[in-house]
Amino acid sequence: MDTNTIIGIVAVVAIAVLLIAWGVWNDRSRKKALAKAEEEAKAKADARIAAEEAAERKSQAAEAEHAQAGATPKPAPTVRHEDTEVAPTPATSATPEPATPAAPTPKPKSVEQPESAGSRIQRLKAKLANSANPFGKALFAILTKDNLSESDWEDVEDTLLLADVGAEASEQLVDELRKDARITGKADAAEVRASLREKLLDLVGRDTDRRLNANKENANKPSAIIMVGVNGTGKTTTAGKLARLFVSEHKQVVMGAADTFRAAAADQLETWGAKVNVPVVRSDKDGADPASVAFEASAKAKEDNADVLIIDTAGRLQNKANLMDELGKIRRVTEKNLPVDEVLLVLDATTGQNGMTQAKVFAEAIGITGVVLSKLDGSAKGGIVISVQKELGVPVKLVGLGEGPDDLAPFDPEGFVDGILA
Ligand SMILES: Nc1nc2c(ncn2[C@@H]2O[C@H](COP(=O)(O)OP(=O)(O)OP(=O)(O)O)[C@@H](O)[C@H]2O)c(=O)[nH]1
Ligand SMILES: [Mg+2]
Repeated sequence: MDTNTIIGIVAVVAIAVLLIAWGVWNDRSRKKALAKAEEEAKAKADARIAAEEAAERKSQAAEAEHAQAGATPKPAPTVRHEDTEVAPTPATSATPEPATPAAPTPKPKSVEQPESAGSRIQRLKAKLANSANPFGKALFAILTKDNLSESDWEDVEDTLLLADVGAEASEQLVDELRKDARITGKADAAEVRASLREKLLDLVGRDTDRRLNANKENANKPSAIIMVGVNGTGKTTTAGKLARLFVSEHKQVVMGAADTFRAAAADQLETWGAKVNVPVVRSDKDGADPASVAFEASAKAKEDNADVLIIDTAGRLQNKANLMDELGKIRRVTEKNLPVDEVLLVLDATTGQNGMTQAKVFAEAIGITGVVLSKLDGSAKGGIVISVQKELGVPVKLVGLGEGPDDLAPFDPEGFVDGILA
């Protein structure tokens, strides 16, 4: 071996050793930085919880004193902290990214005044009556024929199935209509209409309590709502519209942009918030931990003593385990600060029965307390209201009637049935 070859080998070995040493050093400092960030996030969260627990103890002591002094006892505090086994910033996240509570939402030049719930319900009726093919009209046309034949009854059932009423409910309705002597041929049109109206109302559920839990007398303050659903169904839009609905009822709202999948989602929510002066807690980085945003948002809602907290989530559905994990974490971390009063599943009415399969996965993943049926304006399949309630066992609480800011209305069974029979 000549000297040049030896020098060459030594040089290569030296460079390799240097590269390995640099790699090890670099990896160590990265790990250190990660550990530091994780510790900081945890310390921040722990400090907040400790401060809140101290404040709670103080207020309980004050209450006890107050009670001893003979005053009327106050109701028990509505915010609880007993779930301590879940770290506020989940450890599974490689780079915990504490959410930065938004600098107070820039004050809009003029704050919009959202439309009241009452007048929205009137519009629901009108919009449904104008929709392309309300199934009630088709049913009515068959049922007012003289002497209904077997094939007419089949048409009735097909009409119901096409309107997404669902197989079970369609069969039930046809059976009831057939049993009804007034409808089996030669019936008076007004009677048929009245009977059909009653039966549809029974199926939709006329007496179901559809109030948002935030609007009930025993609601927690703040009342936390988590929006879930497949992507594109209208979660973010509905969160924004819902904030407006609460603002129209003079409630103080905070929103949390826990869809950290893409920054545009938080921007979208911020735009909605800015119009009605509702603060939005967000993270500025794509891919930040959504649970961390939920934690900060719930802490802010509590600090501000807001009436309602609305948390928007991402709708990706890679697999069920992943979904359960992420939504479960958002829920547990929120519950460090506030009990979660409501989980609203946003379901796109135009996807009909296909949407139902995905809806069931969400229902299993996080447990839902109500359904928002979005895009009902673009669907002639109002029957989905009936099947969704039957399948998921929770009421449709709100309906989306368009892309406009006030196109969200509390679901009103009578207005709905009158709309489709109009
Ligand atoms: N016609 C109509 N369009 C709606 C309604 N609700 C939402 N949309 C539209 O549906 C589209 C998707 O809405 P988003 O709110 O972004 O849906 P998302 O579920 O948040 O979607 P991801 O964040 O991607 O999961 C938007 O173009 C909305 O304007 C509705 O009630 N009627
Ligand atoms: Mg969204």
